[in-house]
Amino acid sequence: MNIKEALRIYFIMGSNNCGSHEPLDVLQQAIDGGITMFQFREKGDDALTGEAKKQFARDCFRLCKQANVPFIVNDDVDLAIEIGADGVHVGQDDLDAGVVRQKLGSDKIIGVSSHTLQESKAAIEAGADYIGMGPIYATTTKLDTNPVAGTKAIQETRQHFAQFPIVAIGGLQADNFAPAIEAGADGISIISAIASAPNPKEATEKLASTMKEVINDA
Ligand code: 3NM
Repeated sequence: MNIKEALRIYFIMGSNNCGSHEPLDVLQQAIDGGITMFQFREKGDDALTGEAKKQFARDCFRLCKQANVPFIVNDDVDLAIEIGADGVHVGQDDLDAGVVRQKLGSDKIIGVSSHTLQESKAAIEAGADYIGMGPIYATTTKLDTNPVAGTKAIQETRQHFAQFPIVAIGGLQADNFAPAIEAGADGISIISAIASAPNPKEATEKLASTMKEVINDA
């Protein structure tokens, strides 16, 4: 798998990100619209736990598998191992990427959230396959984010690591993500611009077609 290509339109979702929409329907629409990777992120208020979380993860994984969309689990390494997910994404307050690598083995994908060049270096040394950098813009989806970072940290990381896969996150939409790609990101991570869209499939198609234009121009 080419990680940079998988990061292009990286959809992240949990059951509490979908408003009145049925979460599995939102995911299927996102897949049909052209997402290139999916992160299962069951966190925050009213998140599912225990068996319900596990079942929901398996259902999401099934939809992704049918479409060959890589399936990444946020934070929960044990769940990822149990269901055979393609990888794990960890934040700065979660398990260290090196520990996750030991648990998962060499053939799985590990992503790490980073906010500074320093954190990027540490994640890369610890064996991450990609880093997620943000928040580019303000977001109301995650309440405990770092301060809005803009694109500077991406630019700095890109200058030091010319080829390392980077995905941007935070407040990204079809009409505002271009600066993140121009700064050096390979793709965009999106929650609300897909999960809260009136029509998630059309919203994804718009992100994917805009991405093609932005990458050609970059
Ligand atoms: N992590 P939306 S921002 C999960 O900055 C997450 O590390 C962030 O949601 C970070 O696309 C964020 O709706 C939420 O803004 C992204």
